[in-house]
Amino acid sequence: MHYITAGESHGPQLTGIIEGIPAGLTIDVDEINQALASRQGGYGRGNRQKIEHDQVEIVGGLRHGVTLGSPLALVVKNRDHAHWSEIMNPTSPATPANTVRRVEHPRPGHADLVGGMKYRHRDLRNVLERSSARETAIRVAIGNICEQLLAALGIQVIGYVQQVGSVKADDGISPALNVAQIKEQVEANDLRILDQDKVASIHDLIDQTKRAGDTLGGVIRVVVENVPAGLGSYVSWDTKLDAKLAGAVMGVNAIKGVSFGDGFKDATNLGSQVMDEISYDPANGFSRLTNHLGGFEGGMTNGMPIIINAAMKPIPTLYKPLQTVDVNTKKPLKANVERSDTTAIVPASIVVENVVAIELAKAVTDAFESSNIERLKGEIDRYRRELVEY
Ligand code: EPS
Repeated sequence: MHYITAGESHGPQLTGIIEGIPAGLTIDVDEINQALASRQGGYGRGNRQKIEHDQVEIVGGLRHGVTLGSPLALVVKNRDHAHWSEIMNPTSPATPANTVRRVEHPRPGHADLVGGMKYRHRDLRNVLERSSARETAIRVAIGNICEQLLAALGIQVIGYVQQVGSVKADDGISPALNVAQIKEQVEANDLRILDQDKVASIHDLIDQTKRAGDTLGGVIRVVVENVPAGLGSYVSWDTKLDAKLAGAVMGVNAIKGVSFGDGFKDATNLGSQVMDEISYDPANGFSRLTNHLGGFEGGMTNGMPIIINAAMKPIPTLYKPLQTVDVNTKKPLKANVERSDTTAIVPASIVVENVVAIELAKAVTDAFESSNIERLKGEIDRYRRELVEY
């Protein structure tokens, strides 16, 4: 399975193609649109989201709502393109009139400067437009199709916010809750956090930060349950599934760190506090008494819930502009002020959830014959029974 996306933030549309989704899977388009709406939401978003109303169009690979096994092609239109139709016109030649709003003052922490140097762009808008997190809308559309595939196989994924700036929204690991319970709690507020009592103080923090012209990052957690043991492999470094998941999560804009389970705490804890002791019961087979390692041993799923943590840096576009240098005059000045979010931690939690779903769907379809969903279900059910009998 593989996928690719194309499209600029203020261009006509975002486009995505995914190949490798089995034939015979019924796709609920409303569910994709709900995921897109969740990605647009959250406290601390800027004004762009008042313009956009993301809706997916499926233009290949689907017939009467059922996948054909051929590549799926998806489109999400950028409504804001109406305001940029000359400046971001894909085909009309450049003129003085349609090359206004040049970006020549690179924003620190954004792709602007290095992207310009690498691709020889003098107008850094050519970088900004693609490096913008707008692209994550189409990754969520693709990810939701993968979530629907995983759900058909009994595997559930949820992403939520665990920390905003330095304020922790819950006490860390939440293994007592299953994915459905986490979903219900985090969808009850606009911060996607578990502890409703923290909502007001985090709103205050975001409001204060916005007034100061600054931005906030945070920590995201993804939990996946009912994953069969043995996805990924210890035999070679590039077959380890935790490494692939970490790569996909790092591939989400502004993510600076990824860990599994107790993560960096494992470095200071004693071995006896870190290893998850093994238990057995005849009905369910082997299990673990705890889940400090976040569902991975030897690069393989071990049958416990997968727990992934992702650290997001604050948005690099600040209303309080930072020091930079004009790429033409080479004179120091303050970076361009562009419209921005105060924090994108809520949308990022949806995006991280979805890229995890894509990577897991890839792992499952690589491991089992997956031309048709019913055959794939049968193979996974047989495999699950074999694991219990081991
Ligand atoms: C972004 C800047 C803002 C965000 C955008 C990401 O867009 P604009 O420059 O049009 O105000 O709203 O995110 C989205 C459009 C989105 O759908 O998530 C950036 O510079 O990365």
